[in-house]
Amino acid sequence: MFMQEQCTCINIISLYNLSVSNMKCESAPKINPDGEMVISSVYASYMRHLLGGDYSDCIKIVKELVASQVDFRDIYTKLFQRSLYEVGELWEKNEIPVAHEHMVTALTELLLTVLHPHIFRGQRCGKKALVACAAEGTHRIGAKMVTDIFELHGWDAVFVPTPVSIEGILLLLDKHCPDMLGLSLTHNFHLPLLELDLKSVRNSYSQLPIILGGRAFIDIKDDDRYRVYGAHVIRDIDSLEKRLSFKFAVKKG
Ligand code: B12
Repeated sequence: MFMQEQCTCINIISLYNLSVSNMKCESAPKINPDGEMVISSVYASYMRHLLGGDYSDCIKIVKELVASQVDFRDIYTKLFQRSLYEVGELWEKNEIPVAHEHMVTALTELLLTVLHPHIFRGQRCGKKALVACAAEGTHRIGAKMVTDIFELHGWDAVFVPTPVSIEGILLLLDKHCPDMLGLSLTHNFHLPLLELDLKSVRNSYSQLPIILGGRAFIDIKDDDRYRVYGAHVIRDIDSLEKRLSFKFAVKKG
């Protein structure tokens, strides 16, 4: 019985190694230079299906974009992010109820997983990142996108689901010992809480590189305020890719 279990285990490990080595051999994905245009041509239809809660139609559009070799980063920002921002405005103007916004968010989170096979495919660079929402925030999609960008560049990235306390983040830092911590913040009225979180992290980890991003920083001019904590504000995925010198960078365009 033990031998059989051991054998199955070894088989699974060899299968895993085989699939990992296959992934390593894969060449960089081709990217459609007209991706942005392709997305804008389907955006209205995607938005209609998204608001209608039609998962299968949304997934069809996303799969067609992938088949047209549209860069997944463009799908993330110009389709998912843009539509969520628009849904936020509809909710703010009372044109849709909050339940509708919840449905769209859940649908988008499902759609993100469609792109995973195109992200978790490259060589690993031996580095690890941990990405979480600061101030017990609940807006996690931006943080998830950032996690995926790390993965794309060969980092092992741990995404911390929301909401999580700073004590929870510290426990995960102890467990995973990452090379970088990414903190996402949506509400600018949570900026004082972010500073408390940063102080807590610095009490235990004086050298850990920290990056900050999210909607809360859109209108913030004094990034230096966060340098005191050794934290750097990075406003979007493009800047993240430019700023960090990834060892196995996948070039865009
Ligand atoms: C979905 C959503 C929710 C969901 C979130 C669920 C989930 N699973 O994420 C729920 C229902 C929980 C929610 C709750 C609330 N929400 Co809300 N929500 C949104 C909505 C519609 C979309 C958010 C989103 O996913 N955006 C898409 C992502 C991809 O964009 P992003 O976060 O900006 O991330 C990008 C960049 O900022 C950057 N980035 C993000 N994080 C990081 C981190 C690092 C390290 C780096 C480098 C980069 C980076 O990269 C990302 C990719 O490009 C927004 C609308 C909007 N404009 O964003 C409102 C919005 C953010 N919410 C809002 C509000 C008011 C609330 C509530 C206070 C409502 C309430 N009264 O309860 C609560 C607050 C809860 C809390 N304590 O946090 C307001 C905020 C207004 C303001 N001035 O702050 C918005 C703008 C809606 C609006 N138009 O009024 N919300």
